[in-house]
Amino acid sequence: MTPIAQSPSTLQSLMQEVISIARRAGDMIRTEQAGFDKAQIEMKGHHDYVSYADRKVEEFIVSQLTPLVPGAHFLTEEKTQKDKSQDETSTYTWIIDPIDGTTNFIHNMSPCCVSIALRNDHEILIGVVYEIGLDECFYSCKGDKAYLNGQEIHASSCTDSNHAFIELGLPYMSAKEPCLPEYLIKNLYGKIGGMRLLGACAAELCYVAAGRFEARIEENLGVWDVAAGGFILMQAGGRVTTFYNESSDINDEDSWLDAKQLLATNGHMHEFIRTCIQEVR
Ligand code: LIP
Repeated sequence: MTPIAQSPSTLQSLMQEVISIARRAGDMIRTEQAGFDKAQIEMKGHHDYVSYADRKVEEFIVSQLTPLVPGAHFLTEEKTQKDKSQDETSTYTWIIDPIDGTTNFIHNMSPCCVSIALRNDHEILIGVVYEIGLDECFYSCKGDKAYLNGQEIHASSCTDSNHAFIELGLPYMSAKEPCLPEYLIKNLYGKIGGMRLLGACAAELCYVAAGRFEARIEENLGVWDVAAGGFILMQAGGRVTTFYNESSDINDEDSWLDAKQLLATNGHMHEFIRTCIQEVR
C-alpha cells in the first residue's frame, strides 16, 4: 500500500475526518444510552460488560475509517474486525474503543467516550477521544499541539504532591490481580489533594492532558483504552510510561502502549507516584 503523507497539513485534515466520525459515533452512543435496556447486557469476562451498542458503534466507526487509509488494519476492543496488525501488507493500524467506559454507559453515567488512534508501526500519528456526557472532543496529531473542542490544552504545572488530584482505575480481573488501587489509596490518603475513580480510561487520560488531574494509574488495560488518550497527553506535555520502565517514547515498541499497565502524569508527579507504586508492589 502507498504510505500516507505525514506532513502536518495532511495529518490535520485526516484528523478532522476522524473527529467528525468520533462525534457521529458519539451521537449514536447518546441515542443508545437514552433508551438502553439492561437486558441487552452480555458478559465478556468477570464484571467485563458489553452490549450490542458497543458492536454497532464499532462497526460504524470501522466502515467510516476504512476509506480514509486504504489497506489499514483494525485493532478493536469488540473484535468485530480480525486483528491483522501483524501481517505485513500495511504498517497502519486504527486502534478503536467504540465505548470506553462501558460500565458507565450501561448505568447511564458519564464519562463514556469514543477512542480512535492511528498507528504507523509503533508510532501514533493521530489520537481522538470524544466524551459524550460533556460533549468534549480531545485530539492531536503528530507535529501538532493537543486540543479540546478547538482550544489548546496543557498538562498541569502542579509540582506539589500535597495538591495532586489523582485518578485510579479498577481493572476487571479482580480475582487474578492484587488490587493496586487499594494499596495506593492506603498509601496516598492524606498525602495528596484528592483521588477519583471515574471508569473511562481514555477520557481520564485526556483530563490529565487538560490539566484537570495530575495523574491516572491502572494495570491490565487494553491498547484501545490507552492509545489515543496516552498520545494526547504526551502531546499536551504530560508523561506516559509503564510503572517500572523509564521509557516515555511513543516510537519504542517496548513502551507503555502495549504494556497493559499505565502511569500517566503531568510529568512533575511521575517519580513521586512511581516510588509509591514500587513501595507497595
Ligand atoms: C474500561 C476502562 C476503565 C478501566 C477498565 C476498562 P471499557 O474499558 O476504560 O476505566 O478501569 O479496566 O478497560 O471496557 O469500558 O472499554
